Formats: sequence, structure tokens, C-alpha cells
Amino acid sequence: MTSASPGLFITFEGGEGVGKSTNISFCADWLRARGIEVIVTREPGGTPIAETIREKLLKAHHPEAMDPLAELLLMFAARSQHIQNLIRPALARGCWVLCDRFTDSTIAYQGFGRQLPLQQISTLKALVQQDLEPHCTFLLEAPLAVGMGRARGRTDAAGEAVDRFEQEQLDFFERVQQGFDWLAQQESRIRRIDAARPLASVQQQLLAELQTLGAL
Ligand code: Z5A
Repeated sequence: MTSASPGLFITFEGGEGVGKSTNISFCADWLRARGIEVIVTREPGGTPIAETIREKLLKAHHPEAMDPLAELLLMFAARSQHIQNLIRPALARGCWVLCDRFTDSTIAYQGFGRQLPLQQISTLKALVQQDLEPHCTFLLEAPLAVGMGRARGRTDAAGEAVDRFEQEQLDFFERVQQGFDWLAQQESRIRRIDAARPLASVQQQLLAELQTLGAL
């Protein structure tokens, strides 16, 4: 299906286990039921090369420590692939793109978490994204213990091992939360969602927000 007008780019952000994947899938189903073509994707990842970079970034054990700047550059290398080969073409043909994490995560994790200079991130962002910005970002917020508890519950149930980020200490995740909070105060596109509530109530708010985005 093609459409005359470009699609909307919507990102979902927040800490670990706050419900990004669950709610993206819910929003995608709701939009599709209204005849909108939707692509669900994620970062790091979303294309074959970007998914290969994701494997390196999330792998818990490497024979050497990953340098924080190398981590930042890999995030943007994956993003460049993703933007050029998936996000821009999809938007151009009128598809809505729902993306699990984007550059706000880089600011929160590499900027606040790893404490890399925000100016470096801003320079890379300008290079890689040019004029591309999400039309809207849903920031799912919950206390760390809630998100981590949900994520661990899901990981244990699936028999999965923790990844390289999940191995970080509490103070890292506290800085990441501060990063998202700072972003929400800077960016009017960010809509804060209290994700500690029961799922039905989170989804009710998301639908109300989606209905304000277009003629739905
Ligand atoms: N990263 C980075 O450092 N820099 C960057 O630029 C980017 C990423 C783009 C990718 O991990 C890692 O990459 C991430 C940051 C870093 N690391 N961390 N930490 P990921 O995206 O694969 O994983 P994640 O972001 O941590 O998400 P997650 O653990 O997959 O969680 P989620 O998608 O937010 O949650 P969920 O899977 O939808 O829900 C978790 C469980 O909770 C599940 O069983 C649900 O059924 C349940 N749930 C969800 N909502 C509710 C409510 N409201 N009530 C009760 N239960 C709920």
C-alpha cells in the first residue's frame, strides 16, 4: 500500500523493562486496524548490518573491554544503516515507523550513563540524522526497581542471559534515568507515560496520545 503523504516516525524510550516492546506491538496493531501501514523496528538494529552491530554491542563477554567512545560510534554506525536503508524509505512511502529506542537512548546511556560529552553526541547526531527527528516520542517511565523486576522476570522465564548493559551497576541506571528526565524537559516532542501503572491504563493513555497525532 502506498500513500501520498510521508509517514510518521514515532519512538519509544525509557529504561529497561518499562514495556517498550509490549506497547509498540499494541500501538502497531491498533494503527494497522485503522488501515495505516506500520513498520516496527528497534535500535540498535533494524537492518541486517545494524543487527550484526547490535550483537557486538549487547554481547556480555568480549576478550577486551569495550571503549565507551567505540560503543558510541557503533550506536551511530548502526543508526546510519537503519536510517538510510529502512527508516527514510519507509517514511517516504507513507509508512509509519515505530521504533524501540533511538537517539534519546544514546543521550541517556552514553551521555549520562557513560558520561561521554553531550557535544560529541550532538555532532554525531547531526552527521547521521541530518533533518530526521521523531515526530513524537513516548517516554515510558517507571521506578528502576519496577522496570528491572519486569525485565528480569521476562529474561528468567525465557532462560536468557543478561546482556552487557544489564550487567551495569545501579548508579549507571540512575544516571540513565536522570538523562531521560533531562531530555523530557528539553524536548516538546517527548510525551511522558507513567508505565508503572497496570498495562491497560498505560495503553489507554497511549491510544489517547496516538489520536492526537493525526486524523485517526
Ligand atoms: N542502548 C544504548 O546504550 N544506546 C543507544 O543508543 C541505544 C540502546 C539505542 C538494548 O536493549 C540496550 O541498548 C539497552 C540500552 C542500549 N540496554 N539496556 N538496559 P533492548 O532494547 O533489547 O532492551 P531494553 O530496552 O532494556 O528493553 P527490554 O528489557 O526488552 O524491555 P521493554 O521492551 O521496555 O519491556 P517489555 O519487554 O515490553 O516488558 C517487560 C516485561 O514487563 C514483559 O514481561 C511485559 O509483559 C511486562 N510489562 C510491560 N508493561 C507492564 C505493565 N504496565 N504492567 C505489568 N507488566 C508489564
